[in-house]
Amino acid sequence: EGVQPQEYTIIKMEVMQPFPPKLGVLEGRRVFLAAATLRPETMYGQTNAWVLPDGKYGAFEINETDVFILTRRAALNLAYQKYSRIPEKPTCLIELTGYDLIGLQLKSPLAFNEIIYALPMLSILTDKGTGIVTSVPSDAPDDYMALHDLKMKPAFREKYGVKDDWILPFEIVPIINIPEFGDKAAEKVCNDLKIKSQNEKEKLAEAKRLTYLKGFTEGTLLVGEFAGRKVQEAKPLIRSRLIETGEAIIYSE
Ligand code: A2H
Repeated sequence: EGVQPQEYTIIKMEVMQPFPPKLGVLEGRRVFLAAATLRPETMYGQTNAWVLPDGKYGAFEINETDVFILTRRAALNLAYQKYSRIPEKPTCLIELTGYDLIGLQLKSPLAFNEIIYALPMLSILTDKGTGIVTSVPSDAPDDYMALHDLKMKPAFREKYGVKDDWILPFEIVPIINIPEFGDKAAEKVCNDLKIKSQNEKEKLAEAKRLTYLKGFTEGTLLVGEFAGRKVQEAKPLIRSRLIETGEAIIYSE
């Protein structure tokens, strides 16, 4: 963790019924994958969620009806935050691994895709955010390359039990225009830097730096209520809206 606190938005990605047998004890609850993002204005372009296959997660009771799936570390952090109503010792209803989450059907705020799936990503850190990441391949180089790997490598899909239907129908959704990079900035920058897979850490760091900087300072939203507005202006508006409607919460660490 850095010296400066990082303020994330937790996006509540609702797990659709029927739950798989492993999640049976959660029957009758509203269950969410709790995804930490720094880019709430990109949520229109979600194509899937990412989980770490070997990562340890828990289903934590947030109140009488709602349950969040996230790392224990994040559940505890959240419980101690100012605006959180999560009890100081949140109850873990069941311990889970990333493998238990792969293939869950999700409905996520603002996403143009009505149903998206939880899929494996190997570079997820369990000591950052919630350990759950929402995927926006139009604007996030990590997401673009991880989805690209799954699309191009049937053996990789097979290894993690990922069905073709969870991946192949999901195209990149253009949501932000950056003058220099077009409407699919992550794809453009990954191609320009000749990035071949999600494992190319250094090149991906450079791709992230480029898209993040230009996206924020020069990007314009193409879709949604704030279409035509600069990313800089739209970001806080979209974030507040998501929080007001109860579709997201603030999380810092
Ligand atoms: B961002 P920072 Cl469109 N492990 O959200 C790995 N990556 C994680 C993570 C974890 N445990 N938790 C969050 N993240 C990702 C959207 C996005 C993001 C876009 C563009 C760039 C971008 C959609 N994915 O991040 O190290 C999440 O992905 C570029 C850095 O705390 C989160 O925001 O700065 C970001 O990394 C937080 O990274």
